[in-house]
Amino acid sequence: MAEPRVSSIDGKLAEEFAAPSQVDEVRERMTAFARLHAEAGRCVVLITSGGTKVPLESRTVRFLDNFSSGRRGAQSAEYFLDAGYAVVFLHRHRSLYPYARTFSSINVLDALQFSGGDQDRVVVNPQVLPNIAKVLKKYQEVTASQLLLPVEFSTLSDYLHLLKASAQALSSIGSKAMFYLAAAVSDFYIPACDMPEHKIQSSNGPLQLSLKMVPKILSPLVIDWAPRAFVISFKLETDAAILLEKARQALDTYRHQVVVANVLDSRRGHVVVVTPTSQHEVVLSKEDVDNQVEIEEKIVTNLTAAHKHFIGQQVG
Ligand code: 9Z3
Repeated sequence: MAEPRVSSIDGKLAEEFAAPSQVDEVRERMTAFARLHAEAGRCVVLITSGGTKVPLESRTVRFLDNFSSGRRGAQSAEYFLDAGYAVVFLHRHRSLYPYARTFSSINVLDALQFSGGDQDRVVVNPQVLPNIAKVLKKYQEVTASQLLLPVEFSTLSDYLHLLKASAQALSSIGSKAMFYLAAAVSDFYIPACDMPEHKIQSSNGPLQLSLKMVPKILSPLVIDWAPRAFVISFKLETDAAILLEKARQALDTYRHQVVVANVLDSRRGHVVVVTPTSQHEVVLSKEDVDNQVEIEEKIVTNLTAAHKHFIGQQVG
């Protein structure tokens, strides 16, 4: 199917996807953040993370969701910060968050205890949270130096408008901007004008849904909104046999710099970094697993090197 033209995507966004109320204010904050860090000589990465929600009713009781825990995005954010980047973290509300993700499976009440017999003093149980001091130190350093700007989305509409706003904000720093699009984004939606206001009634019988195709946001991002940026998209499949073909198709269609291709079941231990001229497997060895190395560390090392090379090519 022919790709919709960029201008028609702008119109569609305005007409069919309700913009979140804070979008202008968030755009201003992201613009100031990008300028501040670029002036200090830093690159800025916009990470998208988590799955989008597609409501079936405007007063939403039911919705379709795209699967993503947010682990890839949250872990990558930490490695980009270690690499000296400033990070805009555009994530699904309540998905995994940098640093806090280390403790995501722990019930906070299991991690606390009274100090001695004193029921007015609560302290951390070091057996439940052995690394808490180390992680807290890192988190506080990052927060104090304002290197991490969190922005939340829930619905597909929020995501599309906030991604556009972030692209406009980061375009002012040219090739120093990186887009790392790890969020799991719905391909289907119900336009605001076709959506029932109230809860769909089961007394009306079986539900038939007709969903429209979501406009491909990568086209205007690459061509129009942030044309000098370094752009990485993720390709997710469940059938390994079609993964690389789909990744190359995406590069051919959108003409951006990198696709990170992964299969749902093996995504923690194996990805392929695909560019128009290369294909590089990133794998965790048994030794890596034993040493608790995370694949995001290797992905980020690969991509920050490629970004550096890209910036070098743009100068002069
Ligand atoms: C990914 O492929 C991410 O690696 C995962 C990470 C969502 C699999 P987790 O959050 O998982 O760590 O649990 N993201 C992109 C998914 C996506 O929707 N890609 C679209 C596609 O493949 C293009 S935007 O067609």
